[in-house]
Amino acid sequence: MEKLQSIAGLFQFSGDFLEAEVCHSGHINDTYVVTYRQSDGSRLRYILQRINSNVFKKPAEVMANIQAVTAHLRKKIAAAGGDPERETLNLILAKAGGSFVEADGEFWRAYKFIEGAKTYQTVQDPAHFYHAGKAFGRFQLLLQDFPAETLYETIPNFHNTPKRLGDLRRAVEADACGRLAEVQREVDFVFARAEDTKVVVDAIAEGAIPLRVTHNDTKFDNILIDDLTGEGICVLDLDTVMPGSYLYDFGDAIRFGASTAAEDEQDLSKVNFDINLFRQFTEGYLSNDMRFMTPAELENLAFSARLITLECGMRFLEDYLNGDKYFRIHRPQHNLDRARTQFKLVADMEAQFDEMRRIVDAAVMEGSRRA
Ligand code: ADP
Ligand code: GN1
Ligand code: MG
Repeated sequence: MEKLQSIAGLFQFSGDFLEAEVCHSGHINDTYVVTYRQSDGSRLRYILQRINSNVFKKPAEVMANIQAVTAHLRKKIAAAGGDPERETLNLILAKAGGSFVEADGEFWRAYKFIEGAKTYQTVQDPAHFYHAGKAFGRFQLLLQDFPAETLYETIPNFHNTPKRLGDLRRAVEADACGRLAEVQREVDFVFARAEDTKVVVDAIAEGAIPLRVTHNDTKFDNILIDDLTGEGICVLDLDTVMPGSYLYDFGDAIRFGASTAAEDEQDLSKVNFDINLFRQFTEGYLSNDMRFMTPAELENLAFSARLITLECGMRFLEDYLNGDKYFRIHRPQHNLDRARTQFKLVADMEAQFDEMRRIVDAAVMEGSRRA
């Protein structure tokens, strides 16, 4: 607490420090909610985050991206008559100036706390997922005129799925913790789908799928759902905003949100792909004017869910084999449990793929009818 208070003292927070609480969601950064007493007795909350510099090797570049993207979003939201204080993240600057502080080799940043909204680990109300789709689509739309080439690549090859497959292959060969025998079924599951990993990167290389400003981490707990309206009020967690493909954002959102269970559910009989939630998200996403999307993007939306779910499972599995060095874990087999839910979802999506495609096609048709 003392340490947090002294770090908090380095930011331009208003009032007197009262308390700091850990916020437990998220596998990468350390997030705290800090409360300050104002002179009129009221309380004001802020988010204080330690950036994981094992994952983000150049925190200054992460922060430069976030500053540029949130400045752009603020302008666009204000021009559209929205509330830039709630509809995008607002950085609180350091007292010394700048968007972050470095203390004892650690990197910290702070945001205004957005009140009256929450994040969820699983979808509680299908309408929330419709609104998440709408909000992630809107996020992409608002950044359509942002110069993608000016963004730093904060994690190179983040959604380069064939490269991720290579990483897994190396982890399998090394078997650094002697865990391979236990996960052979999962490894076989992935290698049987090696061809799938190439689809989007190949299409990007051929120019059929354009590079766009993408969020790259669109899971449902990275969007604040308004307590009153149920709308997706603000897209959070901008660390991985980079040039990428819209398909990564669509696929990742489905991976996490269109499941009947949490990402780390141990009882796989509870983990199912929920086609109705898929429909909700797809309809919300395509309720935006997405006419600028290319045929190849639209054509691959349903497939992107299979791809990114497989990729995420591969990443959890690789981390399990390597000794849990990347994702934060709370129990010994946590990463293995996470990998298994992802592969269960991939199998479900494969079984329902025709229906997924029909849902996308119908929502695309509906979008062009409206336009
Ligand atoms: P991580 O990279 O570890 O996932 P996030 O940036 O997603 O970190 O933050 C973790 C959690 O903190 C979010 O899921 C959300 O619940 C909460 N949070 C983050 N920023 C804000 C904010 N500005 N206002 C309110 N809650 C926030
Ligand atoms: C991590 O930071 P968080 O928890 O929102 C990860 C994502 C994974 C996700 C799986 C920078 O996201 O790529 O999809 O866990 N973020 C990073 O839940 O690797
Ligand atoms: Mg997060």
